[in-house]
Amino acid sequence: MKGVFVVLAAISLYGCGGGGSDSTGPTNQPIGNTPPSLTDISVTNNAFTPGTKTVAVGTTVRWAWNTCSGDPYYGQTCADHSVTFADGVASATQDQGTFSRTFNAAGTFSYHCSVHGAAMSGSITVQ
Ligand SMILES: [Cu+2]
Repeated sequence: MKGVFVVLAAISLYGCGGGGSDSTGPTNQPIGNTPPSLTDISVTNNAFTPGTKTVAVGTTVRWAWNTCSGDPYYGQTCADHSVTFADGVASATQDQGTFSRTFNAAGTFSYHCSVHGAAMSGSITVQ
């Protein structure tokens, strides 16, 4: 009688473990989802880094906000910025996150931050 109980307990434990690992699954996106032409520009407080960039036609450029700074007394503060192009394409005015634009035509695309104006500007040359 005792031997049968041990066997049943072992089977039920195995069943639980197997179901748990099946339901978790992989959480990372497949590598193939990342465009090979992705380029990053850092949006920092009052500057785009790098400020100018030359890319090939068809390239998606991604801006990533890095505008938060920590302070031992006041905690983390993040400043608002935007990527606003002269041709009207613009990101939201935001203090974190990313913005992407795909350039499908050659030319020079200048942009600035709507909060800080010409003092915070950059351009993308597409060729
Ligand atoms: Cu700004």
